[in-house]
Amino acid sequence: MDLVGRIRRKDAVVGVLGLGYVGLPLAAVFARNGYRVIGLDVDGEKVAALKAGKSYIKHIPGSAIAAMNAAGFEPTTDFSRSAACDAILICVPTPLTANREPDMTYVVGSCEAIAPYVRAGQIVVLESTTYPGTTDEVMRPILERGGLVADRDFFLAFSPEREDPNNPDFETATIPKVVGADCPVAAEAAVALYASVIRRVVPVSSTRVAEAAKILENTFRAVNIALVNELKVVFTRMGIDVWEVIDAAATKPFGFMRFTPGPGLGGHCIPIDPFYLTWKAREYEVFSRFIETAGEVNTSMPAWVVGRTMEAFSQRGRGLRGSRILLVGLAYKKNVDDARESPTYKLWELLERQGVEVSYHDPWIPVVPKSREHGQFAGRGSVPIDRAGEFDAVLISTDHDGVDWKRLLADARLIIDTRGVFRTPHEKVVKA
Ligand code: SAJ
Repeated sequence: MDLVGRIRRKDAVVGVLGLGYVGLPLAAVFARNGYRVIGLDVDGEKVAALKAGKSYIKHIPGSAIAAMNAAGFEPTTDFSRSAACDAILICVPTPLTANREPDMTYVVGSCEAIAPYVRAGQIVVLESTTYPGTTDEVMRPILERGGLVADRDFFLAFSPEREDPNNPDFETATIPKVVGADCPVAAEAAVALYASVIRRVVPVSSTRVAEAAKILENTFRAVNIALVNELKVVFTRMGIDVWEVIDAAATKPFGFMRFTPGPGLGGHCIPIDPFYLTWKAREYEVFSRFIETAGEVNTSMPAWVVGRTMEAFSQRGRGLRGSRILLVGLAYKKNVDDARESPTYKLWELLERQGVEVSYHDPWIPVVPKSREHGQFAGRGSVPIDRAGEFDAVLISTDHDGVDWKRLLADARLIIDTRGVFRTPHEKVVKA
């Protein structure tokens, strides 16, 4: 059962379950550091691509996959291979259901897939963002089904992922890693494992503290984004430019952190994670009204932007119905090709409901990808930005670098700017 020894000697076999934008870089960093790595994923296409030395993640080159393979990386859809792993790191999605409740399908499914193969001396670590109590209350019972006892025969830990694709300043090995476990052996093994590949490991006293820390990190962002979105609404009515206000406040060298308003809240983390906590809090009969209210503010932003667009049209003697609008920026934030939960989809739906003919331009997303929630737009192509003059208005939803904003200002008839791209007042520009 010399798990810690095997880890320290790097004899341990590391399993990564879920080879997406979190799991693949994690597998790479263990492979690069001399561990044998087995990659487990339900998606045969991903496994085939990896076996062929191909990457399906923009910021990970094929050469990195080839290097992993040369180091003995074994991508597979055969979950019985988890029996060969000393450590299994679970990196699967934790989305919301249609009723905005935690959707544990992937976490439960992953645990059920490896439960038949759990053996003495293994450690299973969950990395997916989730509510405090998941590791202990959801994972533990499933993994104990074979009769082994957690934190006696095999071990459990929680270590939140902090992957931030395309972040120019940080990568997996240099982002501090919080690690929580509920018994000393599990803690020692988990800390030793991550410390062997990540520069700084931050041990905490339990899995619940580690789960809660990650929720705080992302809820912190959601509520501060809601704050500046609410201030945008207030200051717009007062005729004050909120972006100028934020620039001024941001000169305070301490006690302030810049957030900027937008058309809503997108991505697979920030709009979702706070609701994992508020859902769990209700079980304890405590109500996190502040977090819920922030969610309402962020969720209301696309409708507010469409309202401002209506005002801009009516001030120019026009109605929305029958007009043509070009949405600029489908990605949920600048300089990424990810449209998950993008508020641009909400703007698209709301404008079409007003009878607007909507097109989009996004230099990072040439064709609208398939998605569960917004399948109706899949396959639409990005319109070249030099056709902006053909539209009654351009609505800037995501301010990618590299868009020729000066040219756009010259070409467009009207610009609805939700990102503060144009800071000096201009008769063509309406801030929203
Ligand atoms: N947003 C604003 N105003 C802001 C910041 C963001 O409207 O001031 C919007 C973005 O446009 C986007 C959404 O909020 O629609 C989320 O943006 P984000 O900057 O939080 O980016 P994410 O969702 O990619 O968050 C991830 C998180 N990383 C992990 O969960 C591991 C987050 O903790 C990071 O801080 C963030 O990346 C980052 O800094 O890029």
